[in-house]
Amino acid sequence: MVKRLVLVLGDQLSHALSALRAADKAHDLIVMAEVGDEAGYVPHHPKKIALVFSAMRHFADDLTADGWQVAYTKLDDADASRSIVGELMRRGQEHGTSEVIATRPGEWRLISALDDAPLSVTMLPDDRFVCSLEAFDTWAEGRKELRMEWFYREMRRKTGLMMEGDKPAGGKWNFDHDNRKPASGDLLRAKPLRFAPDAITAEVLDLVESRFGDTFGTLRPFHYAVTRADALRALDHFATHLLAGFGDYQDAMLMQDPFLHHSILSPYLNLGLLGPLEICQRVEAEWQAGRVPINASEGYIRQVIGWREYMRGIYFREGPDYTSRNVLGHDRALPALYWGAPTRMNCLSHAVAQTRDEAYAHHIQRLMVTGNFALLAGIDPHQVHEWYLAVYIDAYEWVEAPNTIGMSQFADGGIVGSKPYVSSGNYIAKMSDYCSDCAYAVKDKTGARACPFNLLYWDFLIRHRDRFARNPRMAQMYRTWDRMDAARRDTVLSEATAFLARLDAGEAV
Ligand code: FAD
Ligand code: DLZ
Ligand code: SF4
Repeated sequence: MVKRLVLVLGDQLSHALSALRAADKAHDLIVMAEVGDEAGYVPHHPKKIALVFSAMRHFADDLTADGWQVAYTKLDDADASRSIVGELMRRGQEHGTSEVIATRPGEWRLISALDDAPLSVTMLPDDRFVCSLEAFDTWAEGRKELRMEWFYREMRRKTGLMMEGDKPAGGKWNFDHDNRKPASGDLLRAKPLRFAPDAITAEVLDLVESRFGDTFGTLRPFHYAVTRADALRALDHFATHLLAGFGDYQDAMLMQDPFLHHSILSPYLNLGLLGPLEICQRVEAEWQAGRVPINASEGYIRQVIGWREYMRGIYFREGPDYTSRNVLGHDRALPALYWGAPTRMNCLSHAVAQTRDEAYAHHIQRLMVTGNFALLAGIDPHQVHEWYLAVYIDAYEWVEAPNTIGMSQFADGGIVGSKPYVSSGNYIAKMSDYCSDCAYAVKDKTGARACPFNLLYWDFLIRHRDRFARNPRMAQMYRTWDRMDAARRDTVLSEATAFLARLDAGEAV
């Protein structure tokens, strides 16, 4: 006789999940379900669907081996319903119960679906984070600006990571100024660990191929970890071989090396296979043992206990309407080049092709290439948000939306960032090798071969002059513009307009 259903979602694959801690192995039934609605609410990259389904199946097997009763629905099961709530209802009817224990989902959409379901749902906090939502709100309350840097310091104090008493190790909270080095090709640089698909993953890959084969994204080869044991191997490999260069080369981009010194741990962290503290403790231990420099370990820990936790706090604090914010009034449709249509801009062509093949791009590619272009070109931020949510292996709304709507598109009006992340082609030229192989010339500010980022940068600043001219961090740029020769200014703006017209007409710009 089943007393209660225990919902475990595809990104809740943690043995210490609050719903599992509250459940009773002898009487409760775990419900896990591959459902059409979750797989299809945006056109997820096939690698992402495969990762989620395979990791879910492995986790369900672990739970069964651990003595739990698990009702697992595969996507192609004949009686499967389309939604999470539908599956809970079906299992509830089968077992004569409407009581559900759940850990709060990472998306408003699913939270309200559970709230509205004709079931008695006990929703527990998701405590797999360093900062609870209540603690975030307490920190945020009454502050004029919610700057990540101040939040991060609190998290350092709270966790004791890289602290010497109440002082930051090395005498500084942030070593970011050391972290802006361009990288050069290095054949000896380690690559991320690759995991060969086992029988479960092989079956999932066939399923995903048959059901989602037409979706943007290359399914095979598939080499992501799908179990905690392999995710721990990936962590060990990163800490041992790549972490030391993480700080220095964090912002670098190279055509032949999509991963550089990045950890590729976000897919596992966001699924729940790894926890934020265990990763940071491992990183700190590498620094304590003198194997990695302080800018690498501090920089890494800042991303995890700083940015990641901060983004989650913002998402839940801002509420369900956050993904429809659009303070800059941008309304251009997302160009086809984001889905792989040809473009002569090598940086975009490369970042999109890499995204298609790996379901991965690192932070600066997301922020300063695809994100920067979308913002400069005035693309509808909701469409940009749906693209990021779909194409990246680590994308769940609680972390993707504040990065896209907030940090990247400034559509929240400056909650996440005090100024928009925009740049001309110069930044991309400095941090990457993309420009050396481009049809455009990054040094050309106008003319037939002018880099489109150079034109659109000014076009953006002028379009939004009223909003940004008084921002002290941007005033210098407006002074530069005002000092420019009037004829040159006209040329820049008319060439930007012509470029956007070609983009709208569907030309391969
Ligand atoms: P590393 O460079 O090795 O960084 C280490 C870890 O720090 C990451 O695994 C991640 O957990 C954390 N981290 C770093 N930066 C951020 C950040 N800005 N926000 C939250 N966590 C961070 N990250 C996601 O996890 N999911 C997303 O859907 C997502 N969407 C993004 C969309 C845009 C427009 C931008 C600009 C960034 C986005 N990020 C997202 C943040 C960041 O790009 C990824 O976390 C990172 O690229 C993951 O790769 P990695 O594990 O190799 O990271
Ligand atoms: C991302 C995803 C996908 C593709 N499929 C499923 C699924 O079939 N079943 C499931 O339980 N979860 C899936 N997920 C993860 C959910 O979308 C995720 O739990 C919510 O978006 C909240 O973060
Ligand atoms: Fe991108 Fe401009 Fe460089 Fe071409 S020249 S790769 S468009 S930044």
